[in-house]
Amino acid sequence: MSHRVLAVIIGAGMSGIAMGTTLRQAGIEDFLILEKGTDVGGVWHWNRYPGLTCDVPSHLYQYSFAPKPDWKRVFATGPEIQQYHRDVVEQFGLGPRLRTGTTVTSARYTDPGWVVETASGDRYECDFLIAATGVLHHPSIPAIDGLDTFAGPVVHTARWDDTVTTRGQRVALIGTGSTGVQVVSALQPEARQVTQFARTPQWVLWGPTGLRQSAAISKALARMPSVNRRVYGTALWASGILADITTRPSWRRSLVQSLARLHLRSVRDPALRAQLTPGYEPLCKRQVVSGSYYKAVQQPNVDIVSAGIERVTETSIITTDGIEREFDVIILATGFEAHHYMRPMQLTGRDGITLDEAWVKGPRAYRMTAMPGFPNFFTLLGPNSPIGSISLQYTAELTSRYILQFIQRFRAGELTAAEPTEEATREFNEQVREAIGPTIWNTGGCNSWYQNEDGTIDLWPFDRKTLTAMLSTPDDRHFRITRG
Ligand code: N01
Repeated sequence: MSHRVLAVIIGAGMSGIAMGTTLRQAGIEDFLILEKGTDVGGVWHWNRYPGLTCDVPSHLYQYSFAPKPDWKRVFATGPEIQQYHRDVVEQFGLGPRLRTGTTVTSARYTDPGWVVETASGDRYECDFLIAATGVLHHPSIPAIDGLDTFAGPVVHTARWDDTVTTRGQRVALIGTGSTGVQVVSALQPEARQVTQFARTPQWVLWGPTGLRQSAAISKALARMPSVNRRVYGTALWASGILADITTRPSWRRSLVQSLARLHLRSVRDPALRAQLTPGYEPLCKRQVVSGSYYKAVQQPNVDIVSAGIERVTETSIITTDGIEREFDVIILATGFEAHHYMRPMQLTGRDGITLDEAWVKGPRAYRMTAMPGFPNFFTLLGPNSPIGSISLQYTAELTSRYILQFIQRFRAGELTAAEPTEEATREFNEQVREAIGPTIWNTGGCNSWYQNEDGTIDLWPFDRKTLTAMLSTPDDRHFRITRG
């Protein structure tokens, strides 16, 4: 089947929903959201592992246009956030424009406009193509010798299998990131044994991650929407501390780092504490926050293994020190291919340039959202997004309004196509490279998924004010604009 619309948004995760809502609020109805999953929510749809909780406070982890007064917990659970996304889709009337179970396989610029093809053979023509395909989407499966020979279940946290039983089982958990830490805390009370393979321990900041929001507060915020909006505004303002401490050395950074070191002191056994002590600075990786992890690892049914994994057999994992441990289940909390933006979709821009050709030296964009050679194409949370420092919802909403301005000018007949110039893109990337220098992601002495293959850091090294300034009004001098 063939369809023609003004805009196609790929992905109905957090940022695709922000884009769709922004279009509808501007009175634009002529768009579709194509989502390969069976539901909206992006990471909150794909991730269903035990203990899934957001380690960002609920009143910050929401859209400015849909502040929710009655979060059940101060740090919401995955299912509650997923339900929030469904509610927003309904509240803002995105349902009729949403096509779930629709995998985009290719998109080609045809001058003018784009032709988008799906796995089921459908074809969409559109003037604007917007990729809201997410960052943490493709699970990273480690190449461990013998992993495929293990007789029990092997499950990656980002593709959880609800039929896997962990209660009363001997569970091997690989990984120490935000996910691994949450899974250990969740499984410790019910599993017979949890063994965490922690070849690189992470710093863990304490936070009240299990705290409930009282019904009285929910009621009061529901009764007073203006106060509820102010709570969101205050949370957003306070979150500026994260961009500050990660991007610039200061006493504030040192203070937060000391809090992480202090939290580690709650592990009483010096040998275990030594195993859990990272060899790099706090805040260097994406900071893990948990109020329960250090308690869980001190329970008798939890083991931390620091040695690397040599191989997996039908029943066990053998580490490089020659020790063999038997398990019933292996859980891979091994993270994501974070730089596989938009893949495996085949994206072809003007004059036949492919995404692989444009990104031969790694992901690169103009202000996270546009690319030379790809007219009327935009990304949400694209390369150099502030994944580790600024509210993602704020960023997605801001970028959506930026993209909207091009679409409005198109509708008003002021332009037919726009793409950033190579020069402006190069200049932006040089600014980023320079500003990354003093960030803790660069100076903290760690490896992390923030790094591209060549070691450069794929993050936003500026504060929220700079983000807002860069994505408020498009600067036509930075664009190649076609009119008429
Ligand atoms: O993944 P990670 P994650 N043998 O990449 C280890 C977001 N998130 O899913 O560091 C042994 O951080 C690897 O070890 P090493 C958040 O942005 C948010 O935990 O490479 N270990 C590392 O320990 C987060 O940062 C929430 O030595 C192996 C781990 O796997 C991002 O998702 C919740 C290995 C991967 O850690 C990713 O977190 C959860 C091997 N062969 C996640 N291969 C919120 O609450 C890999 N590892 C918002």
